[in-house]
Amino acid sequence: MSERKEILPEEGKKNILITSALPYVNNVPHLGNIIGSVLSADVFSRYCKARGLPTLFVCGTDEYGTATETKAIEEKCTPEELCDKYHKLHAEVYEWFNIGFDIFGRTPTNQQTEIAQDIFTKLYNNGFLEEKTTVQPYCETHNSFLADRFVEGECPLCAYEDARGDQCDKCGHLLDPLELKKPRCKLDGATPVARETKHVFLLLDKLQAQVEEWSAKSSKEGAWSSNGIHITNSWLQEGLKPRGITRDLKWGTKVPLAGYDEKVLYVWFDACIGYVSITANYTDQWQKWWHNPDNVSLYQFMGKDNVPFHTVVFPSSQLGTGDKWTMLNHLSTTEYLNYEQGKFSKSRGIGVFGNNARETGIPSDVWRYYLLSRRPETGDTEFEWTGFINSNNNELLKNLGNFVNRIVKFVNSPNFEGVVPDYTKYNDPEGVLAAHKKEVNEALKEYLAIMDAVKIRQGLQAAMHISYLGNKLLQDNKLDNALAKDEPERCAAVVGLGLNHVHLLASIIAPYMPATSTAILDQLNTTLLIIPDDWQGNSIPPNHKLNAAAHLFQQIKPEKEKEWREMFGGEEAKKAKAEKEAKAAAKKADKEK
Ligand code: MET
Repeated sequence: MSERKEILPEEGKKNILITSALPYVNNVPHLGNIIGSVLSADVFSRYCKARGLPTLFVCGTDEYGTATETKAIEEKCTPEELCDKYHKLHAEVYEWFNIGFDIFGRTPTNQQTEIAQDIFTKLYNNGFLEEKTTVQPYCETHNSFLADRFVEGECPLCAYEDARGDQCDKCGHLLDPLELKKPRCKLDGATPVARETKHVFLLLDKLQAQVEEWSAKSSKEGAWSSNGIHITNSWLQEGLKPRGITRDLKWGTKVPLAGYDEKVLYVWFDACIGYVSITANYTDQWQKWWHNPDNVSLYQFMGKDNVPFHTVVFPSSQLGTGDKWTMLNHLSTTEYLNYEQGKFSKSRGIGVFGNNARETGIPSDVWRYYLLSRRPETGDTEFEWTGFINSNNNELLKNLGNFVNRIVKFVNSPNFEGVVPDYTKYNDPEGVLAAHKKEVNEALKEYLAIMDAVKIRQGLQAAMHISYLGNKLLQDNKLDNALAKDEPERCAAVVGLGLNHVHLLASIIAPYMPATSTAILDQLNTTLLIIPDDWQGNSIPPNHKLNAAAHLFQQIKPEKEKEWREMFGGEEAKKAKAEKEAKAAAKKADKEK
């Protein structure tokens, strides 16, 4: 890593800065989280790089806050130890999924403190922060103020005994923790007392006009996803209100203000600053990325629940500093991925979590392909084992796998012994090959337009269409031994064009399936082609020597479906299975009577 050349924006080029929402450190990501931000951002980053654009892809774990502090108490360790453990776990999951971050950092760093405090101080000096005194529940047993969720008690409306401080799960009413009857601290059961505490508020109301103007412009220019626009507008229409940006906690960024020694910055003020500080951990020249709006376009990927913090709160902080910032340009949001008609649930053991995917023994590219083909772009989508197996057996293997294997194997046959024939002699009297080239170029144009618009799911279909055209070339021209024998020049031309088509395809699918792309390039014995605007079909020259053919995908046996469904279905699926079996046995016994 020490040898790596820093990626920095280049004058006169389109420079792309990509962020994927910083996952909370204290839980294991499930497939929905993975498709929602890191994987989608990875595809776009790899695409931009394959187009030859200076691109930086930044992510890391979001580590501060109440949830981490409390979990550390539960696991009987310090917050630092907890974060170390889970940061590693996250990093391993993403590594397995082949997510090509340029840096996967963390929020608790000196750079974070420096940058967050600098933003805070500028907002303070510019009159956008205000101190207010509030009353909050305090636990005298573990000496701490309690976040709303950490107070439990009886609902004052329906008398449900296990209501949470922010909401009653039985009657659904929103609550104030101090309204609960018989309140108790979730951690140790002690009765909390009401205590006054002072906090700093960000005066979003005073920044509303500026944010509104900015978001109207940016959402149009950057073609934000419609749910992103909708969520932002509903916040703005309701009218922005001052928001507390400090908390009574220890695990967070220190507040640079006298009298705040026992308090820290609120995670949601802090978290988006994480993108900047993680970049600062990557390069001392981070300002070239973050204070360079004229030369850098910022693309941000996230699940829809994170939208207001990226389109309202963080931009307000940026605008309020008065500094020149690189601000959100394109917003890409996703809805939810469900698991076999239900929700992923860690506590109930339902669904595939990041660290389970590899237990199936199926390569990460197949997972990537399936998840990306089901990316919840405009509505919720389902993860289904049937679809997963079909994708591998019918789409990847039959379309992409067969095309590449057929031609590489053919060139490695005694007809050519692995050497690319001279394909320049044939004059294509009926224009069949020229027509193929034209069709591929049209499909390529479409792929580029879709990808530039960050329509990741549609881009995959466009890429697979280019693979389909490759198969069609070989079929229409009946590439076989007879062709090699009877029409050697035409055969050489089909082979040459076909191999060049494979080379282009390796680049086009690289954002989606990087390992498969590398495997193809190995067989072609070449390197990645920068995706061109216009494909010439001559990047693999005559006389070039190929490597041996190898299968890109393996068939998945249909019986795996049942096995995986049971393995990841949680207790409920197991119970349902046992009940079904018991019923069948009873029926059988009845019949035999
Ligand atoms: N940690 C947040 C989440 O996982 C995202 C923060 S993005 C700056 O929802």
